[in-house]
Amino acid sequence: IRPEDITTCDSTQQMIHKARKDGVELFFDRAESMRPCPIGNESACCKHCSMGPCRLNTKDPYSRVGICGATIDTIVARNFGRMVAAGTAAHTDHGMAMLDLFRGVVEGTVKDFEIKDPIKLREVAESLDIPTEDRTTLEIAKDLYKALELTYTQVDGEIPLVKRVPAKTLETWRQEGIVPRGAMREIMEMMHRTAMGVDQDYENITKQISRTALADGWGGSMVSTDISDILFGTPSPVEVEVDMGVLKEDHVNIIVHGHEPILLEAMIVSAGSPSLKQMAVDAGAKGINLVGMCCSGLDVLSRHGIPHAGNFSSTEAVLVSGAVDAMTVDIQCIKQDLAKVCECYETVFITTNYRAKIEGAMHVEMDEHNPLECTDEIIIKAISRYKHRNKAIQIPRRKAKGIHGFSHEYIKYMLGGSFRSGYEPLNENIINGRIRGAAGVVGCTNPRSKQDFSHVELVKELIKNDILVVQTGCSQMALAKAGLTTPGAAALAGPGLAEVCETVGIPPVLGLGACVDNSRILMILAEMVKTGGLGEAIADLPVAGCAPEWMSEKAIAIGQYFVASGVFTVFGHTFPITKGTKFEKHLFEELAGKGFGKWGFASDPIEMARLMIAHIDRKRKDLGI
Ligand code: BF8
Ligand code: SF4
Repeated sequence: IRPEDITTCDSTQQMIHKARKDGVELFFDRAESMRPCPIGNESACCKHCSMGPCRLNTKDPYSRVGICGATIDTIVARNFGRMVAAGTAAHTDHGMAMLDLFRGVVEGTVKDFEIKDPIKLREVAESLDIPTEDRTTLEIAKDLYKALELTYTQVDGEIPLVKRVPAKTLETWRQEGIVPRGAMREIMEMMHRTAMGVDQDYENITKQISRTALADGWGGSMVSTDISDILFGTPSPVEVEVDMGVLKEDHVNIIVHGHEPILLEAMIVSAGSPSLKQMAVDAGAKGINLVGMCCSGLDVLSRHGIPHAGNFSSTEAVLVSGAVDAMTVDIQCIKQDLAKVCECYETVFITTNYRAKIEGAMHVEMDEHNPLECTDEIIIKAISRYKHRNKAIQIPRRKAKGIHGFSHEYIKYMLGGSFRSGYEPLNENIINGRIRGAAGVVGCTNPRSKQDFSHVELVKELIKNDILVVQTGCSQMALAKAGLTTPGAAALAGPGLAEVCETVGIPPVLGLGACVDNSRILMILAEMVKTGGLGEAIADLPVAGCAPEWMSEKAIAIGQYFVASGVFTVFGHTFPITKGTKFEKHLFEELAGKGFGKWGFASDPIEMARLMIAHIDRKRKDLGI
């Protein structure tokens, strides 16, 4: 298979060519040789007990049941529920690490970080009815910590963050009995209910699926975003360079890949240290070049304009350049074979988180009480590799500039201007039809789907149809590399959207950050409802979402919290359920009748756009606009 058929990312194509010459296997190669299991692909197998594993017939799903009698709907719903539980656990455990850090800062035991954004702290506190008047930042922070901890630990009743949910949407959740309690409880219950012999009614399982996912979107992920903003600053627009051309042959190149912003924030401090800079110069380098990848890369790209080398499907490819002196990782989406590829190119591969060690990697643990000890050591190791570089280096030249860092707070400010900051202008432009609607295009890349292709084609089609696009995760990087995160990209937008973008001076594609920052999209939706004129619930808004090349369980959790919040959400290339089942009908049709959004599926990006636009037009019609 030709590299051009594997990815539309030019740099990654070049690196695939080189890897083949070097005899290095990449995950693209294995995706070719290992085809998906046809039964597993439709989620029609169960291994929840040792009477099985039981495999049902995907062509004739009701022809058989498991040994215990579990039907296809039970099996598929349980598997789906466990994906949501795993995805929710990932986001909420990431949020928990942020909460631990926040507690350390508030209690004064963590000295290297501080509250950088006291305005956001006050806003978050006020949104949770915590008094702020005549109180110090620290007093407010202590109360806020306690409130946010409930997002995890609350055993009964509604978590405080649901105060942000529009009243009618919350009413729907209450009627269905799915307002989330603490994430720990929801994940535990999801795992219990999907164990052998417990919940065997797909509609009842779906309720817990939604409740668990909501504990992620309006809970763990939102906490993670809010605390990151409070500790490291709320993003505002910044110009950044992306793609593999950000590597510099004459610098010590260090890639940071993963999800928790702490590692990269500490790396920035270490890379700025005069003594380490001098050490790099003494080794013959012009300096230290810090580069992000995947979600933590997006975090610091949004906050500090740190360059970004690419998304999930490029993390091995970038190593093939031979120019990466060290790659350091923390948690999530880190392919185990990075260790092998690093070994081939003599790149130092360093894990830093006690929860994620990798065989063959060096482990330098990060302790939030003394983060620089870890990051200084990483830099020293990278400098030493630079000094002893002996492999041919071939850096793809491509890089693109774009504007990123659009928090929901900033969108409010930029659209309204300093005199009338708010979402009125956005709603007005939607009502008057200049903007037809809004879409979130998010999520992973996947070697089973041509890298970046669907993201870029889908977004182009949406903006051409006057739909404003907001983005997070690896999708945002696909569009950034394609040059669509610049104000100039307005030329590709329909006339109405182009006019708005040109007036405000923004791109038609707004990058919001990492995957946990999908919570920012929830906040935008809540603001749009609150502002008025577009219905009373999130389900009334002319909006849609899509993850065209998804791969992670986290994506399923995100999709489900958008659906449960009221958003029509389309996934691409594959979907983990058996077709022609009652559970499929439930997710893809019936949920919408209960006041939720619903799922959609398409394999072709233009078809994805068609589904999303049709939904947006239907919502516009219902609103009478
Ligand atoms: O959380 S988009 S491949 S990097 S899962 Fe992973 Fe998917 Fe990328 Fe970040 Ni999100
Ligand atoms: Fe088979 Fe039922 Fe056991 Fe699943 S729980 S493996 S369907 S017997």
